[in-house]
Amino acid sequence: MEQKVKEFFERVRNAKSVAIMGHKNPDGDSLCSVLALGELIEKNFGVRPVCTYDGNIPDNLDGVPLRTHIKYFERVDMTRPFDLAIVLDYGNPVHIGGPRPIVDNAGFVIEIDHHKNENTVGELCINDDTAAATGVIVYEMMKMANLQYDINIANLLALAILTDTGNFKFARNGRPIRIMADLVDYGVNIRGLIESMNNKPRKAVQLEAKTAANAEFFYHHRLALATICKKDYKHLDGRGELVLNLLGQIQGVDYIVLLKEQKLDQIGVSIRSRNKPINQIAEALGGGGHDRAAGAVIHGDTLENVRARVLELFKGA
Ligand SMILES: [Mn+2]
Repeated sequence: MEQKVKEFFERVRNAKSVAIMGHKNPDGDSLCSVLALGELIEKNFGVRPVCTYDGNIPDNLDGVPLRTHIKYFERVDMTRPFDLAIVLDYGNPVHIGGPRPIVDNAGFVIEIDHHKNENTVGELCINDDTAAATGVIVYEMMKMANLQYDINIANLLALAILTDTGNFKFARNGRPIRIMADLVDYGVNIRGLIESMNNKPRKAVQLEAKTAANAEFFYHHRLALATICKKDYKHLDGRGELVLNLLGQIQGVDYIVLLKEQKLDQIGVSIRSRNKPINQIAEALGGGGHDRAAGAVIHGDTLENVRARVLELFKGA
């Protein structure tokens, strides 16, 4: 790891142009890790990286520090290839949150990720699937290289960790908590950061509450299944974490599935588990993720069919 981090900063030092991106429809870890790394590079190496994304950034992340430093990919000048492309938190090449030409044409590609990923795109891979968030890896790299940072960077890394650990609920080792302890000593205010993300449009919150209220329960599989149809989908802000959280509070429910009809033949699936790993179910649907939080996007199938496939998979599980 140390050797790879050394090479990483060597590559950054020698690059005149750098692009950084996370996954499509960035969540707090993806967005904040990109912004934090971009700022660290600018502060310590004097190059201002181009930070870019694809899809939508949820409204509840509107208030993150340096939010304006990330550009929608269509606004990135790609006429000249970047010396360095850094891909963060992406999990699977189809999820890369930027234009593929940036990655394909870059002089060198580096990835930093905490997803289990067999299909890597980086020529240098700083991957650690025991890290609770990509923000954990970025923090550790920053410390290893003794980089200068500031309160914006500290807050961004804290937001990355809070998002992916569900405010520490999903921490499987002490690293994110030890890092947060250091960040709090540095001046991070955890309550303030969590409050800053409680900032969704009313329709979005009400849609999530309604979706949870209308969920189906399959108690013999300890499964709750909720659905958002296409006409409601546009009001969803983010992935539907609130639906998953609400259903996960119900007695006798260990597995929560949220189906989202993003288009008539494109269904997003989010799966959470309070118990056994469920990433193999996401993989069977062509997706992936973590042991207890995984998902997939299924193209060319209807909501009804995907619902049936999910139920079949849980029967076999
Ligand atoms: Mn992540």
